[in-house]
Amino acid sequence: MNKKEKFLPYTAPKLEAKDALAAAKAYYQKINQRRSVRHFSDDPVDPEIIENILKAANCAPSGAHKQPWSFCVVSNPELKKAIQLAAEKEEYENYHSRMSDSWLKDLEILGTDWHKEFLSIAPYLIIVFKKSYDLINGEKKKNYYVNESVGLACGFLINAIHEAGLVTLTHTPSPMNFLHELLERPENEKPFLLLPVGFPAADAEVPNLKRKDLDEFTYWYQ
Ligand code: IYR
Repeated sequence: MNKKEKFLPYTAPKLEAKDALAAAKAYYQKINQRRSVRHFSDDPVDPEIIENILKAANCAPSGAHKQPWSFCVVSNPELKKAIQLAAEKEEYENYHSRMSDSWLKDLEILGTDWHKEFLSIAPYLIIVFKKSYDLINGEKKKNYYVNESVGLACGFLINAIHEAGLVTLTHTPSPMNFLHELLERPENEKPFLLLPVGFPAADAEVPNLKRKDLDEFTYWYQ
């Protein structure tokens, strides 16, 4: 049997400086088009696209390479509807009593409320779970930097969704435990993020937001 090599040469191609700059600019221009979209079309999406965006998410770095995540992909209409109803039940409470007045005021620019129709309209819901430990033959094996790792995987996922010409939304119904129950997940998994994925509705609109300028969020020490 071949002994597994512990280290391999790093083989990513090196770009010329001008090509690297062009690539960085082109990438920024592309990702600057990304928006959180709340109005979805019910047009179907090729499941192979979903498989590939999930493989991209799985390329994120993670603590001790534990990859402490699970991604549940829901296209079953009854299950999507059940998720919508359970999420709306929690959000109704959030908007009517749990969220502070200043929080509600901060959300006005987004125009959100407790209705979450997009959860049954979008062809896919991806529900990301974090695993604070792995269960291997009934034994608990601890994972590290779980929130950071799963957050990074979600970032990669959102990026891949955008690259594929699809849209998504980082939805965090709170509390999210109903997802653990509806999807019958094991005890070591906790819901982290819910992302509806699909094409935007023909009449989709997004809030008129501006991103911070570079000098508002970067500090250079030279
Ligand atoms: N989870 C609620 C409220 C909400 C909270 C934040 I912070 C947002 O950026 C957007 C919405 C909802 O999904 O409506």
